[in-house]
Amino acid sequence: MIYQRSSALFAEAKKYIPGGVNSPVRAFKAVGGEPIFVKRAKGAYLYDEDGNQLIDFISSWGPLILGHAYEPVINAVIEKARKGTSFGMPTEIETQLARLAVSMVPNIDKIRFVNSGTEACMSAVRLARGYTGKDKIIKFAGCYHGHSDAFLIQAGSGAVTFGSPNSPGVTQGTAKDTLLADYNDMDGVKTLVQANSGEIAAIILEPVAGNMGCIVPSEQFVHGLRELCSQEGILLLFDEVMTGFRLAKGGAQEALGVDADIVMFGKVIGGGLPVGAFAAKAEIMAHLAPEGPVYQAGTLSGNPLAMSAGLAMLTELNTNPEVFSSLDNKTKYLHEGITTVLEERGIAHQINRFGSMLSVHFCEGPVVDFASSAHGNNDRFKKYFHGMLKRGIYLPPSAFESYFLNDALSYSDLDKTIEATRHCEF
Ligand code: KE4
Repeated sequence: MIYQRSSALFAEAKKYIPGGVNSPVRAFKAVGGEPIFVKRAKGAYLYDEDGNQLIDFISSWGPLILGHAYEPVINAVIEKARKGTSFGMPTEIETQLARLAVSMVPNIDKIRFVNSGTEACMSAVRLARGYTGKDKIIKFAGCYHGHSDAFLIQAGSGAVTFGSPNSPGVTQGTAKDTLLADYNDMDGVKTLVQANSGEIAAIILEPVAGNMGCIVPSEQFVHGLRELCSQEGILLLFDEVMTGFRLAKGGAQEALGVDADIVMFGKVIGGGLPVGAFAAKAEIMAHLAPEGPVYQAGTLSGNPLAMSAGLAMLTELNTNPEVFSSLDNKTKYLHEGITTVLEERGIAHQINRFGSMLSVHFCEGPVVDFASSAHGNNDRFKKYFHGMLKRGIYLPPSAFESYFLNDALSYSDLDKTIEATRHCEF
């Protein structure tokens, strides 16, 4: 693999863009080396600026569940662009996507579109606070809900990589209203709720975590949260930016059989263009401006191009739900193949998987929360990442991320990935 052009482009980018990237996780800080600049992509393959072809396991961090440059999505965007790109006025396609999303996801009557997962989670928390009249929220160490101040407390994803989960710039005034618990620790949540009785507006979580690697909730935890929230008048917020329209048509609520009070989306719902969303029953959403007093807005929210990509994507998933079982089977096949190879090589590891989310942890014990995820052997992960990269496999450049399979991946691609694992120098 050669990377001269990527390296030159990175040097140029750093002159004008902080760190040369527009999102820190792209910078390879967690694995070392320089980021690869991609020129184009199609299906399961990335083609970088040096002409290398790579099998892609991040799918733009989740959105491209059907593979890159999926024809129906591309055609929808091109067709829509010819009619204008943005109006600042309502358009029919926003209602078409809203109606489809509401028909696919349980427990929601209405949905508001924004431009990112961060905006969706930030707005959902404001709505929960406005609806309940309470200030505090509980989040879980290692969960990432975007870069809004209230969430950068022991956050996952890129915030972990930089070893500063409590980012500078987040005030104590903000931090005091964000209470921290450990994922899968129901007793710890109960203690926190009792100590702050009557003050908690919401508990927010990734229903299947993906930002400390993939971590699956225990039945006792996720059902326990539902019961506790119902008892205490706390809203349960499912951050489904990763899991929404990936784990099932109805996302994690359907896959886990647990009802949330507010659900947030991103990634897949935009088909690769900037879309976030948050949704709930009509009674809660009625508190949102302009119907109710909780303010939230956005110049490009519901942007027609983004809506057209999202509508094409969700239409495909809604009419071909067998994609979800196809993705699950491919992820299971990859899981089993990598396990076989690493066991043959006597390399201590844990693989967590749920649906088409998967992560490989180089450690002995089970990975059930942020602390156990952080125990992974990061040096070994770095060698794994680069060993796979030089064999044409592009994995998430951090141990604190999930793989995102797309359905354009063939079993031959998966066999190549498994075989590459066999030859990595750890
Ligand atoms: P965005 O604002 O990046 O669209 O979404 C924030 C967000 C919210 N909730 C969850 C569960 C998420 O995973 C994310 C964003 N995910 C990261 C990857 N771990 C996006 C990659 C990046 O930061 O560039």
